[in-house]
Amino acid sequence: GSSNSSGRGALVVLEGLDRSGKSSQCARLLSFLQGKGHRAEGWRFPDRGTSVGQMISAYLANESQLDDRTIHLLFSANRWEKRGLMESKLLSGTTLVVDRYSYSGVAFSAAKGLDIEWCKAPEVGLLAPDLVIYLDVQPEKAAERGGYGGERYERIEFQQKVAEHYHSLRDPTWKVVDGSLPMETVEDQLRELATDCIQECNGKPLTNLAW
Ligand code: 2DT
Ligand code: MG
Repeated sequence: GSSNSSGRGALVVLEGLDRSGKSSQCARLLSFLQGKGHRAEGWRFPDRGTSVGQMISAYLANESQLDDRTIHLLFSANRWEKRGLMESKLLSGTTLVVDRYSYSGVAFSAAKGLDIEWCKAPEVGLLAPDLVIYLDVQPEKAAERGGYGGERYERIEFQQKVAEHYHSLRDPTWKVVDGSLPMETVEDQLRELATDCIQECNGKPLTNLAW
């Protein structure tokens, strides 16, 4: 295959609103990379499989109530508890395709009115992505796509606020892909971005999020 036995894997993050196509595109990208012989795994946050993740899942399903700062810190803790495993996978040459990361953490909590700097603070020191792809879809368009699943946050007015915060978080290194294009077009763009990123990562050290 085309994996580098000596190189590290890439940390590739997809961000976007609910119903922006992230999960489908992550799956497509993952099978493409694996088909090309890369060692790659699909991850997602929140990771609902841990005990912290179960608390988050109950909150999202409206089965529990938590104060805004408390749930924010749980989302962050859910990334911290996975940091060590992510690092060892990346260092051993596995590329991680991750559906949501710290940017979701900040954009969703800031959309509730929490101070953005306060929201960023617990993310500092997590692994910095090598590539952030933002799937850009208008909140109105996302809402039209078969509706929302009924979890907390899946309301158009809230998603509009999240979109504004994502916008202010964007930096020039983000790759913004028009998520309203046909699925195959989006898929092609993601393939190219990820392939380039994996090549460029070879020899570059892993770094931490600093904002
Ligand atoms: P999914 O629909 O992708 O399972 O996400 N969220 C996510 C936050 O508020 N903070 C975070 O740190 C993360 C990772 C986004 C469930 C919802 O959780 C939100 C949507
Ligand atoms: Mg969702």
